[in-house]
Amino acid sequence: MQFSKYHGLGNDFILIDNRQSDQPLVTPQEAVQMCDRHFGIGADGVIFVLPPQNHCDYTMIIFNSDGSEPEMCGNGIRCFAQFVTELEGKEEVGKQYPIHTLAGTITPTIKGEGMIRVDMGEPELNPAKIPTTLNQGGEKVVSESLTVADKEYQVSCVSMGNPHCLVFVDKVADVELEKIGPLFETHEVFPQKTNTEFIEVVRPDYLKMRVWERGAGITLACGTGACATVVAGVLNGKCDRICTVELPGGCLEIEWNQEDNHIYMTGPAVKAFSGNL
Ligand code: ZDP
Repeated sequence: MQFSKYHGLGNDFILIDNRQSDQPLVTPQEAVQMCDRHFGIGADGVIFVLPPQNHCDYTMIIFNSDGSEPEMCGNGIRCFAQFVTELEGKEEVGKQYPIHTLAGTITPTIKGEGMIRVDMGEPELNPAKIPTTLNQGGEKVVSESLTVADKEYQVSCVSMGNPHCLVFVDKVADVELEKIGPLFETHEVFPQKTNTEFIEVVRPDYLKMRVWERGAGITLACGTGACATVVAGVLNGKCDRICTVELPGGCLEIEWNQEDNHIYMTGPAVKAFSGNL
C-alpha cells in the first residue's frame, strides 16, 4: 500500500488514498502500529481520503495514534487538502474542497506555497453537545472550577466537532503536561474524554498554547485546539477575534468571524515523504 507522510506544524499524519472504497483500507489496530515511532512509520494519526458524501468533494476519516476515531482534525484537514492536490495532479490557488467529516462539512481553500485556509464552521458551546457535565443545563462553560489532582483550575469548554477544555495559565512552559494532561483527558466531567489546551496570553492578538490531545498525548500542534483557544479567549475577554496562536511547532492564524460565527484557520501543510507498506 502507498502512503504519504504530511505534517502541519509538526502535527504529523500518514495519508492514504482511499478513493476506491468507502471503508478505510487499514483497521484501527493497524493504524496504531503504523503510528508507532519506533516500530512503525511514526505519526500522530492516519487520515483516509474517501469518496464523496453529502455533496462534498471527498470524505475524511481519521484515526488517532491510539486507534480511536475523532470527529475532526484541524491540522489534518490542511494536510488532507494538500494531499488531494497531489492526487489530482494540480495545485490551483483559490480552489475550495468541501470535505465531509463527522463534524459536518469543513472547507479548506488552497492559498498557494503550502498554505491552506480552512472554514472550520461554527464552535459548539452547549455543554451537553461538547460534551461535558460542567455547568449542566447552562448555555456555555466559561471559567468554571474544575479540580484535577487536588488543584483547582478555571476551565472553559468548546467543541470544534471534537471536545476541548481550555485553561489559561501564567506560563505555558511551567505546565506539567505529561502529568496532568491524561488526568484532564479522562476526567469524569468529559464523557467522550477531551483534548486539553493550556494558554498564555502574550498580547490580545498573540497567544501561546500547549496541548495534550485525546488519543494522541503531547503533539507539536493542534488545529481544532487553536480554534477553540481563540473562542475561549474571546469568551473570557482575553483576546481579539483575529489572533495568532503559537504552538510548539509554529504559528496558526485564527479568526472568529463576527458575521457568520465561523472560525477560519490559516496555516501550512507540508509533505515529508511517501513510501510503500
Ligand atoms: O479529538 C481528538 O481526539 C484529537 N486527537 C484529534 C486530532 C486533532 C488535531 N490535533 C487537530 O489538529 O485538530 C489533529
